[in-house]
Order: sequence, then C-alpha cells, then structure tokens
Amino acid sequence: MRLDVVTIFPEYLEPLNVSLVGKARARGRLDVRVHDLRTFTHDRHNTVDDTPYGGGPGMVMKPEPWGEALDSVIASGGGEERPTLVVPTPSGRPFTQELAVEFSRRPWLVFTPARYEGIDRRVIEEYGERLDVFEVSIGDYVLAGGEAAVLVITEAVARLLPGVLGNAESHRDDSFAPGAMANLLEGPVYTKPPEWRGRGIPEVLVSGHHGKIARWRRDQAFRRTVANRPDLIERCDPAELDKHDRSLLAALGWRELPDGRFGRPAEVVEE
Ligand code: J9N
Repeated sequence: MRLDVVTIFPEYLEPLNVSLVGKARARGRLDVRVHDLRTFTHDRHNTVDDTPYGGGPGMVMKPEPWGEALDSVIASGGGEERPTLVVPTPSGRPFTQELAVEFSRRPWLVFTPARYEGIDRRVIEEYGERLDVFEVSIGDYVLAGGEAAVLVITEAVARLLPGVLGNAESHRDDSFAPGAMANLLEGPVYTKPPEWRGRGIPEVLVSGHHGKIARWRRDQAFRRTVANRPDLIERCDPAELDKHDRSLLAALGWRELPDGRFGRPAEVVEE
C-alpha cells in the first residue's frame, strides 16, 4: 500500500518511522511519503491560509496550495492508479474498524490533514469528481489539526495489511473487529505472577474448565460493555444473546423490548 500525507507540519508525522508502521515500511508492505504543503506556495511568506468569506473566527486553508500539492501527488502515480483521498475533520463520518478494513483494501491513500478551521470547500468538491473522498472523524473532540488523526488512521489500517502483524498478535478477537464476541468490549486479562501486591487472579482462569472460562469472559465482557458502551448493548443483535446473557442484562436493570432488543428504563439510566 502507498500512503501520501500533505501537511504544513511534516515533522509531526515522524512517528510513521517507528513501531508497527515503521516495521511495515521496513518490510516493504507500506510506502509512506510526506509532503510539505508550503513547498506548493509561491509567495514570499509561503501563505497557506486566509480569512473566511462571510466573516467569523479563525482562518481557512487556501485552495491553490492544496490543488498544486494534490495534482503533484496524483501525477507521481504515473496516471495509472487513482488514490483514495482521506480528509480528517471533526465533521466527517466516524472512523470505525469497518472503515479501517475498507481503507486497508485500497492500494493508495492520500491524507490531507488541515490546520485552522479547515480547507476551502472547493478543494473537496474538485477532487471528489476524480477520486473517492472520505471525510472522517476519529472522535467527538476537536484537535488543533488533522495530523494526529492521520497517525491514528494509519496505525489502524497498517496492522490490517497482510504480513504486518506477527502470528503472535492476530487481530480476529479485537473488540471492534468484525466477528468479535457479539460486538462486546473485551474483558479484563491477567498473566504471571499469580499473586501481585496481594492481588490474586480470578480462580476460574486456572480451573482448567474451558466452558466456565468462556462463560466468565462473556459475563465480564457484558459488564464492561454495559458500563462503558451502553449504546453497543442497545444495538446488539438479539440473536447473539443466549439465556444467560439475557438474565445477566435483566439483573443489570435492562429490559427486553418487543423487538427482542434491549433497552433500559429511564430510572435505571439516570442512576
Ligand atoms: N476527529 C477530529 C478531527 C479533528 C481535526 S481538527 C483539524 C483537522 C481535523 N478534530 N477532531
């Protein structure tokens, strides 16, 4: 996979040289190229932003440097392949594991992390006519710029590429991987020593009883999901829930709705 990043802070992308993404590059699975947006300006001050039409706070990134930078990146592909454009923005569609899988199947991604209040809309319109463009948000909080989002998305995508993760670190069981346990969060995990600072480990994990261990892990996953992500319980496919799951949810204050899905009465939600 080829990956281009156009940014006014190339040094912010240095982490792409280390860890998992760095290893993927070293193994030849990933070709990463970082470009300085300011090299596509022509004025003495290398201006990349200007005041917004219609007034308001902040600055907007000018379209011309982005146009020249993207034309240059696209042309470097030899005119054969068309990249997928990924634009980090808090107004984008949520970045999920599903989108990471979708991106990992594409041969060429170009990221355009913006500073200020975003990029002149005409840039997204222009390239939207020639390329697949994804405006994506990595969460409901506001960053100072899209560079950190590029690092997040890149890491989520790179670990899905064939030959990047070792055999010891497979990704089938990830909380959000398609096929994980009924879309539940992962429960707690333990390793040696068996006692640490007076704290033991749950007895069931050394019982050798695989059925009981699986049941315990599922219960833990449920409790954690109820506590941290009740929205996942509400969206849970009722067919994925067995009798034990249902009675556990009932004990935690959940009610089965007429369609078989689960919801919580208002007085329980307020607690
Ligand atoms: N999810 C998300 C993206 C962003 C930004 S701020 C500037 C570019 C992208 N904040 N939060």
